[in-house]
Amino acid sequence: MQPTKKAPKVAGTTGGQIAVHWKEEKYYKPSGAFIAQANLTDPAVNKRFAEKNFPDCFIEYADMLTWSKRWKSVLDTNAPPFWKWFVGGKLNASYNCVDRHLTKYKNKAALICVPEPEDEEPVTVTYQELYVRVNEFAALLHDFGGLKKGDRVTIHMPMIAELPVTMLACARLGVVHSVVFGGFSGEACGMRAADSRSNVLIYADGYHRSGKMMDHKAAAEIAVATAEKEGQTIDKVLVWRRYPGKYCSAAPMVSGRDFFVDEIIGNYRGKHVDPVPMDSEAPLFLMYTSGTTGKPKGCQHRTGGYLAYVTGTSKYIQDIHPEDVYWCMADIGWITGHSYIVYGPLALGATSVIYEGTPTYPDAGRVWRIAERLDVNIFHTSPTAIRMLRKAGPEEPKKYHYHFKHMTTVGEPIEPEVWKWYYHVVGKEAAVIVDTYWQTENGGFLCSTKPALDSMKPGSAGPGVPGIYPIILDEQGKELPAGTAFAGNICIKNPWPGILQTVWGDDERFVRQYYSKYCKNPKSKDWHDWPYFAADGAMLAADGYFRILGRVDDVINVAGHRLGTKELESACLTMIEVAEAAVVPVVDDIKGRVPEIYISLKPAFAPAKEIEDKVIATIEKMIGKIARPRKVWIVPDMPKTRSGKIMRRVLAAISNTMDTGDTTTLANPDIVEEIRQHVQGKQKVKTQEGPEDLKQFGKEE
Ligand code: 6R9
Repeated sequence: MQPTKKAPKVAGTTGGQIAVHWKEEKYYKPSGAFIAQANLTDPAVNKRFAEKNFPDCFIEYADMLTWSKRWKSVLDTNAPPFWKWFVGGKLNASYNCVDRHLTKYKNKAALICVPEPEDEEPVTVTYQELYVRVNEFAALLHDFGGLKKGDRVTIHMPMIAELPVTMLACARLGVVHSVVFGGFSGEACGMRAADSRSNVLIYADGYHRSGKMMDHKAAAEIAVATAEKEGQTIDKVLVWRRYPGKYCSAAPMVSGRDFFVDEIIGNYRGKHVDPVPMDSEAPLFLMYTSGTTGKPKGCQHRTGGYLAYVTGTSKYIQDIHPEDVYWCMADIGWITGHSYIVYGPLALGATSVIYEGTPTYPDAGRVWRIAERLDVNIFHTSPTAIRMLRKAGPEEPKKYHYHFKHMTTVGEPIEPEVWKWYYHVVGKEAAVIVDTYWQTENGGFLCSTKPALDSMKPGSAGPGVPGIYPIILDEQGKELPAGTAFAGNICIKNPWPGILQTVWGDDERFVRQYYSKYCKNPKSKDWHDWPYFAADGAMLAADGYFRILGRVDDVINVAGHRLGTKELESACLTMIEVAEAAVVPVVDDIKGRVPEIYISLKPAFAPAKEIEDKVIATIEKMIGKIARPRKVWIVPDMPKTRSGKIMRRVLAAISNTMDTGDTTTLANPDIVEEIRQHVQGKQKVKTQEGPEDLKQFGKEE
């Protein structure tokens, strides 16, 4: 493969196609040492997973699992786009991640949990220990929690061993877990608990973060009240204590509702719970994510297809062997943590590291000390974390004796410069890098290089992974061939086992969001007529590598985490003072994008710093600190079209000192200069071109 010499260089937009210009990067090759030990070295994989072998190619992944009953059909397409995978099969995810490893790996570390305080020793949980803990907690959930197959449970916990124990205990019973990221607010947790109709919440009392003990149980109170307001009663709150016997929260325990797990788990000592054989299509978990409307949607993932897909991709793309020490620094509260900290690695019998705290606490060397001490050889993180570590200590990795064979980046586009630092400094030119592109909805990877088989190209995710056939479509649904100067919408032509089953409780939204845009014939039962729309802009280079440009919808990707602009705007509108709100993404050196908020006030209110602060507090309360805006701008009016729509595109251009484009057609064109001066100052500021996703932001409005 040869890189194309010169970058495509056309500007402007023609016929719904997006022209982009960027420089082609040179290739990097995996080392001989990596290839010699890799799981996937046979180039015949491309043939095995080629379209003519679809869908049976995925039997290769399903066969990595232990089934209590084998499936009858691999893919059922009778009710598009509600695909069914490995229909008729039965299995249990907890059995696959725990029990089946006991014969060989009983005494091997399943989890190594690293507390944030450096004077606390890492805690190793062997597969035997995990088996005991999962069984005991499953018995508690069943007998004390009253939970059974098909019920939903909402889990709001930090990065401690008890989180995967809880998830696996649910899976053992066939209880559908819905894990809410620990950094989200109690209100966000309560909304999700209500939507999923959970009546049990599982919490931790506190955890260490950036040197502080966070009072997490306090959020439970708000979660319960929020769920109640939404019509959902929470009967029980089970609280894991960070230090059993010692309560780390100031929030009172409500008698008859709140229970310390460490006080009751003793009643279940040594209890065994038979893993419930689940239908392949039974839901395993829900994972809420932001979309184009105000309300987050519960992505519903199936048991058989999902587990097969994350196991197969963990083996082939993450190159996980049981001997490896694998550390994914994501949070289990996001999809990356579900698929590539818990389910994929444990299904393969690997050792998965869980770190409680902040990567740069107490200093920029922390991550590398953990890697050195545990002898981590597979490392998985996000561009935001890489940028942060690079900024805090560019020379730091060199001081430590760790040896990565493989590194992953996920969650947002990585700049080639940042990629190169990751490769040269963190990976010490010995580790391969996979840039894995995928989404909460997808269960597992969509695009990535195969680490021992494909060359790496900084900034490009790579081709579709085995069995995934991505295409780029323009707004009219025309396929853009490889190697053109144009970007379009990345779509996946075919179904795959990891795809979400539906949006929990909202089949209609599922179809509308992912399939209606490009469905060729709504009556068709042929999957070829149902490409999956990912809502990401991308382009396809001549070599077949996809480069992801970012979201084309109203989602802002902050530090690899999705926030819906509408979600943030709805939060602002709960304030009595606010008449209108518009949220735009702003480029940030570390986090990629961060939100800025524009508000206009109701006539009775005058602009004041207190109102700006209240907006920030409202966002933190309703969503969480992760959504904290960089700035709140109070403006006299919003730039609007004649039909009264807020032009977010113009506001995004102002926040990013980009050209505001043609504003003459606005109903109130003069407001643009007024807002510009308010944000940028009286002086005219030189505008810059800005990244592709921002050039596209709000275009459709
Ligand atoms: C796994 C995860 C999904 C969105 C997705 C895209 C962006 C993810 C990426 C990437 C460029 C990559 N994204 N991986 N962009 N290169 N390797 O992150 O899921 O939280 O749902 O986010 O993240 O925009 O649409 P999720």
